[in-house]
Amino acid sequence: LLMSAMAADRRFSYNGLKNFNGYGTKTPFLIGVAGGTASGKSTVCSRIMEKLGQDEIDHRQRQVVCISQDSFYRELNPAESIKASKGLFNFDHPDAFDNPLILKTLQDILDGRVCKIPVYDFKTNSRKLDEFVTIYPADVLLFEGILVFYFPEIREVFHMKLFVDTDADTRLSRRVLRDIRERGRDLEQVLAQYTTLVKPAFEEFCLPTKKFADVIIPRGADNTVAIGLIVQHIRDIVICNANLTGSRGSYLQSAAMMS
Ligand code: UZR
Ligand code: MG
Repeated sequence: LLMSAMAADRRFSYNGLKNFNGYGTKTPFLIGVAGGTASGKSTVCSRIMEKLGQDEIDHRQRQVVCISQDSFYRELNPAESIKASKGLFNFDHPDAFDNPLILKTLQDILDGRVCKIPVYDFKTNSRKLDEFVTIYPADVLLFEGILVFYFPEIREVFHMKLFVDTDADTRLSRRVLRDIRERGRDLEQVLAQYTTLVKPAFEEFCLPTKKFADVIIPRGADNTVAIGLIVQHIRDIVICNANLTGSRGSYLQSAAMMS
């Protein structure tokens, strides 16, 4: 409760000139990006990063950082691992994620702390032990995943919520190609998992969170107009921050002037 109260407080503290946390430093702007499987969430985030010129910058220098809920799939117990290897474990259920770690990570990011996030391997359905990705403080954080708006405590942390809304047939065809190419699955396994687990969970847990979105992006990454509007909004925020703090944000400022 305390954490969600703090999160809610930070949310409102972003308005106007009060976008500083209690330590006199700036609070990053958190953007949640939800949507069904293979809706184009990761691609929308990549386009946003590209348009802001962030993809070419060293990780430590980035003003916009993108992380995925996929990194937070929790460790499975032996019985669950066996289920997973048969395609019977429900990875589309909210409990498949390490939700306390998600909340802690977002809180650390809000507090401007450097943090480490786990690395997930879709081929073995497990965390790569001893491997972490370091996330450095930034002005804007994009956090994308199927269920990032499911739990109220996590949902309330975001300053802006986007929902990528792509037709189910488009998503299924992309999912089939991606799972076979990148995640080492076969066609029958992918289709069986989709009908028995992925689709029902989408309807039960993901789709109802669309109502929490501030902006719904139809057609995903093809929607260049929506992406352009969001990019402009992010630039405004980072430039506003740069003007307030007098230092950072200069890269995005020059990028905005060039385009
Ligand atoms: P996106 N997923 C796997 O396929 N294997 C795992 O080990 C962990 C997750 C899938 C998960 C979900 N469902 O639909 C998808 N299954 O990853 C979410 N089955 O990733 O948002 O990129 O589609
Ligand atoms: Mg993805």
